[in-house]
Amino acid sequence: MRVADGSFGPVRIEVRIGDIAAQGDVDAVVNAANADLAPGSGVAGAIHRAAGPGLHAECRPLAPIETGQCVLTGGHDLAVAHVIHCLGPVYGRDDPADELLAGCYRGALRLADEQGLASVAFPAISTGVFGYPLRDAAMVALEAVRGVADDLTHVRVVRFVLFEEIGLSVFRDALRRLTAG
Ligand code: AR6
Repeated sequence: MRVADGSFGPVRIEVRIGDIAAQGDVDAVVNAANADLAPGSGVAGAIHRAAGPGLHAECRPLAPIETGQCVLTGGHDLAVAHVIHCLGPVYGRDDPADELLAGCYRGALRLADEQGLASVAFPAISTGVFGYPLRDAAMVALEAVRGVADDLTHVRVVRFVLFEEIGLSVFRDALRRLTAG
């Protein structure tokens, strides 16, 4: 199965395989950013490539950001109106990693909610270059969303976009565990 859905209170949770930079039917995508908000590899590279140079130009005066922090920009040439840039923890360096990672998800959702956005798509922040183990990161991400879901007044869809089958199955299993019973 390539999709999995669930809900936390009023918020529908979608788990999908795909490219975060190719999402079109959400109000915002989240960038797994670096502190300089510059194009990089992985998610940041894909988002900046698809958004065009205007995104980096908008980012420059907002940088640097701190671990766990999120900032909002326009989507530029992306098919979505907004990008929320989050700096996840480097696993083994930034502690407590779980709190810092959870802070990214909570912060991004609060920012989106303040802007009146209804749907947000996340990649698996910190699980690439930053080395966060995928299984642990999936539980932290989903528990963070569950923790704020009831406080959100505008956000009604949270999508996790995983690049590979392994990510899809890990997030799908974590979602099942958290929504069971
Ligand atoms: N769409 C969805 N997921 C993706 C995509 C994509 N296009 N590309 C990669 N992933 P990473 P981080 C997955 O490294 O660990 C950058 O260079 C990937 O398989 O993008 O937070 C920045 O500039 C992995 O599971 O983000 C920072 O310096 C997950 O997305 C640093 O890396 C996150 O991988 C951030 O590292």
